[in-house]
Amino acid sequence: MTLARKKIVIIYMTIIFGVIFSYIAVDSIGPSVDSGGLSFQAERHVIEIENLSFKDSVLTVQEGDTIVWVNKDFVPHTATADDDSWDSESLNENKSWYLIAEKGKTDSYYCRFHPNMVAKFTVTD
Ligand SMILES: [Cu+2]
Repeated sequence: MTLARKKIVIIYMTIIFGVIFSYIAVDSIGPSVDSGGLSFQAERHVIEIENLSFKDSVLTVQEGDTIVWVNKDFVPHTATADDDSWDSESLNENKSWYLIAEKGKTDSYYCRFHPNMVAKFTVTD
């Protein structure tokens, strides 16, 4: 095998392993919720932060679901409850943070660095 060919094989292996591991990492986020003896996998909702805005700025989730924010911008952002009761703190590019949806939790939020970035989710039974 030539050196150039070896390099190509190594690059492909790196990409394949990277893809596999990123799926494992994301899949392990969702918690299992016990509801009256019926155990089910709660849903996971990913909100991308891109171009200085929250995608899915109006989202409906069920109690126990996981909401994940991922920053796709170069600049840092936060997802911060309007009343500051929860806060992702500064998320750099490609960093993520999550919370478990609960009724009664503040559902309107903004970015502390860009207060014009606002969004909301609604928690149903
Ligand atoms: Cu921001």
